Amino acid sequence: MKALILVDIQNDFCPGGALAVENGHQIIPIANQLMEHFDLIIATQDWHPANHGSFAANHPWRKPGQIIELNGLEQILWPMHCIQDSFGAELVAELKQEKIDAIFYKGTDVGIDSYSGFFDNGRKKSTGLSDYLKEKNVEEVYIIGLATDYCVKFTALDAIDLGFTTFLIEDATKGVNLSPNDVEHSIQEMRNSGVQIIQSEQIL
Ligand code: VGL
Ligand code: ZN
Repeated sequence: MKALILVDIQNDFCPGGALAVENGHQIIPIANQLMEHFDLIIATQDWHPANHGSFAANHPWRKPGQIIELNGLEQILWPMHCIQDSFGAELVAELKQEKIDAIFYKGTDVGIDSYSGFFDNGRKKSTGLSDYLKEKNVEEVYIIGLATDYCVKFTALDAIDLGFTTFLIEDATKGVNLSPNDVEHSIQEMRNSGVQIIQSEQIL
């Protein structure tokens, strides 16, 4: 069984959103087409409480982009984004949401961030995604979404670690590029870890 995983295709990661990824919205028509080719479709949503420790606004004098230590882990500070039940946290309306079989939420604990759709950044808690995929006899996962250099990358690396044959559909992801070559480096890192990098036309 093959599953398509849509990582954080949420308003806040698209142009106009609180943590906008450049051209993030351009992946939506590709995502909609890809969904026609999979029997199992999963989405993740970044889903933070307003007092989340990854928000610069929750730390005196701190600004987005700065790095702090949060409960023993290095944490990049972000602008407030994907606040639970806000418009910014909603999946983008143009996404064919009726095709999604299950949604997994992450980043819900105040004291720890969660880039991967499988575990928090300290690997303390699972979101349930891995058990769900194993229950459905999924062996291959195809990952798309936002952002390539954060949540997409960490979801793909965990998928490999958990034993899934893992594909990144490169043209169906867009990244933050906090530093200029972050996206390129993240793709290299995924490839080196065994993620197969493909293009949507190989499926469509
Ligand atoms: C993400 C930064 C903070 C992502 C989420 O979805 O890539 N990036 N929270
Ligand atoms: Zn976040």
